[in-house]
Amino acid sequence: MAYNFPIALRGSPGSPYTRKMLSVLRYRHIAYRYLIRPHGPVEGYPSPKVELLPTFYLPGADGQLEAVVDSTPIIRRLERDVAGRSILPPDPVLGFIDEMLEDFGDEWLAKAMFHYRWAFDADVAQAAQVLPRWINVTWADDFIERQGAMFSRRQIDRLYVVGSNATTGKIIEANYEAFLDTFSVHLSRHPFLMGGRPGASDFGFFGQLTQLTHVDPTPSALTLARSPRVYAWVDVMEDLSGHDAREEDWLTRETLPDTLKALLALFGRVYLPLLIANAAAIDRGQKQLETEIDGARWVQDTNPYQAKCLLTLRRSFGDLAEGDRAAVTALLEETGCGALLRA
Ligand SMILES: N[C@@H](CCC(=O)N[C@@H](CS)C(=O)NCC(=O)O)C(=O)O
Repeated sequence: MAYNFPIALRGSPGSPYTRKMLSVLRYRHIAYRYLIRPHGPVEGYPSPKVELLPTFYLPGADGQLEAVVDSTPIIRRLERDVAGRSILPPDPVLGFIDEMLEDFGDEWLAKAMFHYRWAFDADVAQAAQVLPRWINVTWADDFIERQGAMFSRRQIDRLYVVGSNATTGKIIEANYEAFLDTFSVHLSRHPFLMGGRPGASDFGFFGQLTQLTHVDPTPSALTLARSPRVYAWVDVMEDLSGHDAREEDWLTRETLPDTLKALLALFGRVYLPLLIANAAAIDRGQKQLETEIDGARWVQDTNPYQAKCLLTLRRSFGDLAEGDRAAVTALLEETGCGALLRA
């Protein structure tokens, strides 16, 4: 596929998945053109089927530019089409773990990110002032006021999408703190999730943490107080274009640390029950799912995209070679994630 560099993407600094992908492009030395635009048509570019940030404009099979969304498949497409400085671990066992943790960042940490931004007054007030100005810093103050109010209303009304409600709010907050503690221990031994160089999971965590640690006041203060190590890591991840990408820096199944197993155990304790209950409720044609997370009742609307995430993980497991599948099965059973493999 012939790419014209720089490749173009549309997004915003307030969009965690945009920040995820900008850091991927910098690390991989992929030249890019960054169009800071909100949702909606972009002059001179095709529109995506689903309006999501970021939107990439990449050459389709006919060579024409097409609008592509969803960071996880875009990462795999760029790995296929652009050589060098890969972010996918060569050991298939680590590759599967990396994919699980990327999903944990993109889908579970995203709940904390959205919850803290739109459930706390101080964060809503700041978002209303800053997010519109990121789109156009020259907009007049009165126009910003209107934009900010409108966008906040829209997002607050969408809190149910991530499952943030009166029942689940405290669970999200308690588990964000458990996440900080667990991730901080790993970072005290390894500079990245995947060892001495970053994997896709590092960029998944980074995307959401850009907002949780350096934008929204409530979680930023909490993170700095509880884990300055995670706070500092976010600044390191912002631009890794100058970081050496050495083959020997990857973790392997032989060197897999307990600190990474602890993150898998957290995945198994707080995210996997939700993934499983969501898929089961959708199979039964229900609009709502109900499950227990850490002994607390969790109720939310079903989320078709997360049913796809579970399916994708199970497919990736199925694509592993027999020996690798056995190694992954043992590891997931050991860390309380066995249910991921039981369709
Ligand atoms: N799975 C997608 C998620 C992208 C996403 O949800 N982006 C947000 C902004 S950070 C968005 O556009 N949400 C839809 C909306 O606000 O209408 C990815 O990984 O890129």
